Amino acid sequence: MADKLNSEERNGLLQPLIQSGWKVQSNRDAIEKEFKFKDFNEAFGFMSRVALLAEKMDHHPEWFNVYNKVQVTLSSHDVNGLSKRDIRMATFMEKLIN
Ligand code: HBI
Repeated sequence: MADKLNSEERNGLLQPLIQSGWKVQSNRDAIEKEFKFKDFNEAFGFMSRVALLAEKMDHHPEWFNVYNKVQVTLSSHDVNGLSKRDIRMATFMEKLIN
């Protein structure tokens, strides 16, 4: 599958995200992170900005929000695993919180 991350890319591209708290799921080729914000307003603002990127990229997160927490899972359904689109979206999310 053209777009799926190869092992070399995984070692290079995933490392910074793992340093930032992203976890590679054990049972699926996906990454996940729980973001915690001051309140719902902050959490939803984060989700709104990611949503705009998701539409622009035509690449959407799997996420769950309760009050100030947003649990995010990223994977590329069309290649049934991680792609650079997931790296790009996760990197964007990290920039939003820093
Ligand atoms: N989002 N994460 C993810 N993975 C996809 O493959 C994907 C998507 N959003 C939209 C999308 N694919 C469309 O291109 C297809 O559903 C047609």
